[in-house]
Amino acid sequence: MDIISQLSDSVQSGKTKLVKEQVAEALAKKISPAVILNDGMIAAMTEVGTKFKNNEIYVPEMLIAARAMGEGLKVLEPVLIASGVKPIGKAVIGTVKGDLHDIGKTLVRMMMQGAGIEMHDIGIDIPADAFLAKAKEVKADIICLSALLTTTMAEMDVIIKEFQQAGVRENFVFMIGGAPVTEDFAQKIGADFYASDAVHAADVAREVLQKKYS
Ligand code: B1M
Repeated sequence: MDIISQLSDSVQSGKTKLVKEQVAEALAKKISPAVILNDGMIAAMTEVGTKFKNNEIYVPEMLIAARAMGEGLKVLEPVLIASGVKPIGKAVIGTVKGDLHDIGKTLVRMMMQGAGIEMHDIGIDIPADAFLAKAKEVKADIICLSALLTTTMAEMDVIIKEFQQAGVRENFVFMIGGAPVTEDFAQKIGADFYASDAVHAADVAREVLQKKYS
């Protein structure tokens, strides 16, 4: 099996140490970083996403694969930057103010990273003004809001209103998600998209960016 297929297998099965070694080995063999990323890692995460959608694997396996991908990306990132492989777009992601749940948001960030999007993860318990400041600073395309508590969902509305008041709402696409969040709620607060899980979020983001930049 060639090194790219081995790398894809290792990402899918979440073998972090092997992923890091195989990315380094592929680079040493002068394989282009774009091929390593697209054919080795993004393809692997797409496969993981398909298996998740088909209930062949569950959140823990997806999380382990996403972590392995994240570690592999750290090895690849400096070379990618140096070789000028461009991300397909930019997104800011965070868990809203008052909410300390991190795992789902991190998984969404990793799957979106896996889709080739430059992600700015600003963490948990993030107030509206911090989302706005980061969105402007990095010139984001998409703002991703996560909430796990019924009591913190309302903060998503506050954040969108903050962007409206600043007169920049239309410059950004808002995607929201988290266990208590629904499509109806997204419509009610004027978010552009609701995504039910990390794979769905990455699919929506990819589509949004392909439409915007094609
Ligand atoms: Co808390 N907690 N928790 N908790 N916690 C829940 C959410 C809860 C449902 C448990 C329960 O009562 N059954 C409940 C909320 C009830 C409600 O409001 N409806 C709850 C509660 C009440 C609380 C506290 C208030 C408990 C207390 O202190 N009395 C407290 C609140 C703290 C705070 O935030 N202010 C609290 C604290 C915690 C811990 C800190 C202990 C810990 C978090 C640790 C961490 O994240 N580092 C924790 C945990 C682990 C959970 C459960 C058990 C698991 C959450 C999780 O990580 N799931 C959770 C019960 C449960 O869900 N079974 C629970 C796995 C993760 C992969 O799924 O986060 O849903 P999830 O993300 C999914 C999707 O929702 C979606 O994609 C992800 C992956 O597919 N998604 C998005 C998420 N964000 C998205 C954004 C998108 C798109 C999709 O677009 C931008």
